[in-house]
Amino acid sequence: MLALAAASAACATTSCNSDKAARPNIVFIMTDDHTAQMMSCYDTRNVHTPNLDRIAEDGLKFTNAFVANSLSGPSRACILTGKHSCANHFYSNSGDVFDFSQTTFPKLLQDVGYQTAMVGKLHLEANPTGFDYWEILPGQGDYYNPEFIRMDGSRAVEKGYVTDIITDKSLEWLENGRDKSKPFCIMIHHKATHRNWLPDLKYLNEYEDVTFPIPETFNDDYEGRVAAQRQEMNIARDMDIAYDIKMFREGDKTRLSGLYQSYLGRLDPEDRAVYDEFYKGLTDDFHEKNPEGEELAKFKFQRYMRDYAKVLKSLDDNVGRVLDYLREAGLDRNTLVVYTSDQGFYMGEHGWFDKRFMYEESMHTPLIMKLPEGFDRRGVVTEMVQNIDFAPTFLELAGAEVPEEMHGVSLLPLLKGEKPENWRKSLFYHFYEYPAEHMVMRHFGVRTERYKLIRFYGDGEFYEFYDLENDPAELHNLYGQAEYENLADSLKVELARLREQYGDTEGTM
Ligand code: SGN
Ligand code: CA
Repeated sequence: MLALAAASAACATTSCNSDKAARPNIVFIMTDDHTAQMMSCYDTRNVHTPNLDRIAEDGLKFTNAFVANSLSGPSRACILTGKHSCANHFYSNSGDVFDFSQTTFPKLLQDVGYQTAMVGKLHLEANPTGFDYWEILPGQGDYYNPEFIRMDGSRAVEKGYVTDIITDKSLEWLENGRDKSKPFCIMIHHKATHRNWLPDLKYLNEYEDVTFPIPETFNDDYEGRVAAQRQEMNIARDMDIAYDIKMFREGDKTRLSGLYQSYLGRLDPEDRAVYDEFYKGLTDDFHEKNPEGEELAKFKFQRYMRDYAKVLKSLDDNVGRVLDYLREAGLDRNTLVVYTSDQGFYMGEHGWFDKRFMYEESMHTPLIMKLPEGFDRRGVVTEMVQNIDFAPTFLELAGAEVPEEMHGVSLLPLLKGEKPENWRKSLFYHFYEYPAEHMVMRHFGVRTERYKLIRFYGDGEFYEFYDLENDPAELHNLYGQAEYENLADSLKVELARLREQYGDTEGTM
């Protein structure tokens, strides 16, 4: 009964006929730490990502897509539940276990007759429920010969490169695993492009002749921004020579060289020989020249960018494989393809790698979509959307009811090309993982189209206020300046309203 009602509801929103098999499928591809600066449909300075660009060219590119908490596990919990961290109770990667007895959108899709699958990085410290098929990486997973956890709880090491294997498993389920009489939703969640950026060996030589442009804010002095002064995610200072930069010689001891060796230890001996051969000349040259200061910082930046771009190349290839499969299988016309990341990332802006801050690079996330039949919108979407919106969007698309307690809002009106007058004017954000790796203080805040107010707390309490139009790089904290007092006060009122709306009580204002 419910499924029938759902089918007709879906048909009201799309041009489908009355049978529920025609409800749109959903392919949700998510990467880890991939950022718009490294996608040519957003930014042409650094890399060429032809397959990702195919999605944007045929569909939509969101230029104001954001996360609610810029960290892996929390972001995934927000996506599954459609709720902010304060309501799904997965606050940080250190110690939290996701409570899968909660309502999640895959379970609700199953209730209305969808087949659901989840492959790759889950990072919620629990085995998933709500999926007809799943196969996940333990924790962060590995790039080389990765281990997977299967539905029966057993673990198996698979030979090959993680991005290829996740795609292989996804395509296998699409072709042979699912019940083809039902619509489906598959979540293809990659490890790429997460630290420490280990490329497929066939791409080791890519980008070696490219010199990437150094971001204007690379030498930021963090004046007026206390939390930025305290962070430990500075390329020059905090990137490990062995683990991150790979300038490692047998016997070298750095903070993370042991971890690096354990990752390389996963390679088969022949592959290890290829890897070592590639790095030998580079490493000898590096240690001979022994760069320091500014020169070392720039060297680290270039190695970082190159490794990230190489890992991304495999990702782009594999997104292309999924798009090709959908077309060949005749599934492309009735499938929503979403490509996003669990958050944005710093590619040297402010001198940083990593994420966490409510600043633009890491609060933003790339989001592109190829729409199913019946949705004619194309081009750029500028409205502010957030990762809590996926759940209600997918549910509405499937004709399922959206639970009232979800915080997100369905994006379907935007996908249909409507210009909803009451679209949200502000976004709430809250980051909790502190003290922890990279030492980004706890903070919450509000972002409007033009302004941002951030409240740091827990280890000192202070506000920051930015005018994103005049200062898009967020270098000038205007909090405390008389001429901005009224504006900052009005954002405080809005922030308090959002905290009330979402039930967020942690930290003081
Ligand atoms: C690991 C990384 C960190 C990264 C976190 C969270 N360190 O701990 O640099 O911030 O993951 O990333 S590493 O030495 O293990 O590479 S997240 O995307 O999973 O949230
Ligand atoms: Ca991540």
